[in-house]
Amino acid sequence: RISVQLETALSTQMNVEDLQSRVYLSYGIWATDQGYDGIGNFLFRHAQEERNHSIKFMEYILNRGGKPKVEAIPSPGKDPKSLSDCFNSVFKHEVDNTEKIYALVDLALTEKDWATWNFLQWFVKEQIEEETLAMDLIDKLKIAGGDQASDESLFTLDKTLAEMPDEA
Ligand code: OFO
Repeated sequence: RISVQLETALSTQMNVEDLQSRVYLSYGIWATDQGYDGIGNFLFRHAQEERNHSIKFMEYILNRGGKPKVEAIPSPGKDPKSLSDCFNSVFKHEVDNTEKIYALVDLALTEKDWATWNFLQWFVKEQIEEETLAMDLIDKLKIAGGDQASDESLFTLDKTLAEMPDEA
């Protein structure tokens, strides 16, 4: 069975992933309301991915004989002020989450719980992809002209993000 310490830490992460999901949901609503339906669609799909991450943690804890706890989720916070603010926040959220995943890997290593260590490697890889993706969003917006981009370039960016394929 998984240790109580890891059970608690993984359960906390299950709730963190759920919060991430709600952050993306709120950004997606903001973007759609601003008229960027494609960006909104991208963020909604990402919200779903984060929800799947949460479920992955839940299933893993249950499979190892633990019992995850659903906690109250804090508010996702204020709406972004602009598209660059939105994409920078997405990046920051991912970097923060990577640190949390690394702390869990560290704990699994300390406890020599190799099954948990192995389970977490999926998230280590996922975080590299998500940070790269977030940096790519920032770059795409910069190339389009940043917050001062023309309507035409924003229209193209919006379309590109709507067509961006789903991840895991
Ligand atoms: Fe993008 O955070 Fe989940 O893991």
